[in-house]
Amino acid sequence: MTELALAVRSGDRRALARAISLVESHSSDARALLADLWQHTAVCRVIGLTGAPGVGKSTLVDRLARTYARTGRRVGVLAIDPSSPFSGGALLGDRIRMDDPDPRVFIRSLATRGHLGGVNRALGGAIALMAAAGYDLVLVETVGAGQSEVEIMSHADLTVVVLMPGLGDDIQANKAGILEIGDLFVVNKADLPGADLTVREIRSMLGLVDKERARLPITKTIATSGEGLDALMAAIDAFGRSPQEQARQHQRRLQQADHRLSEALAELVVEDIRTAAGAGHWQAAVERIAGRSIDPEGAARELLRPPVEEA
Ligand SMILES: Nc1nc2c(ncn2[C@@H]2O[C@H](COP(=O)(O)OP(=O)(O)OP(=O)(O)O)[C@@H](O)[C@H]2O)c(=O)[nH]1
Ligand SMILES: [Mg+2]
Repeated sequence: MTELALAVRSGDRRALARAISLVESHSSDARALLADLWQHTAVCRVIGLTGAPGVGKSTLVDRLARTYARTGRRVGVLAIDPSSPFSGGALLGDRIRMDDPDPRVFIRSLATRGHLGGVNRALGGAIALMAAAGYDLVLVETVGAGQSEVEIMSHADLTVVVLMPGLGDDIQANKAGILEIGDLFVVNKADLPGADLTVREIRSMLGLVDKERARLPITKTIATSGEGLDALMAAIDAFGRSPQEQARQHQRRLQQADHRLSEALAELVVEDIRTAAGAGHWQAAVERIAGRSIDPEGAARELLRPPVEEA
């Protein structure tokens, strides 16, 4: 193992921060690091929290992290794109780091800008690093605004969908996105009017998806005061306890591994073909596609199987 890998394993926070930066910047050192550490990343539960902007995800994650830490667990927190315009660009990480440097909590935000599909890979890497560093629980906050909530499913053991009262129409609009990915639902801001109505709405909409989903837990919380947190944590703990659930969890981990294998392979193939083609051929293909003289798939096929030169 490299020195950095050993330092991460030993729980050195600065090493972990540095390693996550490597992963985030897609540095080639990150690959070797993750390869070294992969075998040490199994014993970690990953919980994704997703939901519309401003529903209180960060407040909830903050409380969950502190509460779990008090029970002796080491908790990693990853916030993706925490600088949404709704929170005025305040970083969850900054907020916690300022007033509570709990040694059992490690918070980090991942930028979503740049790199297409890069967030997902950086997220997988960051989770693996936290697991290797001995964090037994990783909480991931993503804004449920399209792609990211689906991405979280390829990493989380459990996805918590956070909603708030009065979001009925939004749920309708996002039905496919939100109702089908949640393992557990939270109506936060239960101090506002309409929380019970929202719970009933979610319940009936889940019923429309299928009978089994209609039985998923829906809890109410007030993240700002901590009310309802016990019930939420009990629901999280209960999730995956039954033999059927464990079989399903295993299935999910296999699906995730399948997904990541495809992802890794796609990336390697692109790199190999790009190198084999050489910069000139690659650029020529790019220009022909842009000039509409060949379609992207046709050009890709040519690069995979260069036309045999006539003698
Ligand atoms: N009344 C009430 N306000 C809450 C509750 N939970 C959070 N808030 C407030 O809601 C606002 C948004 O909370 P955040 O935790 O930043 O919400 P978020 O979902 O992380 O927001 P984004 O990251 O911007 O999507 C803040 O002003 C919180 O103080 C709650 O249970 N009740
Ligand atoms: Mg937030």
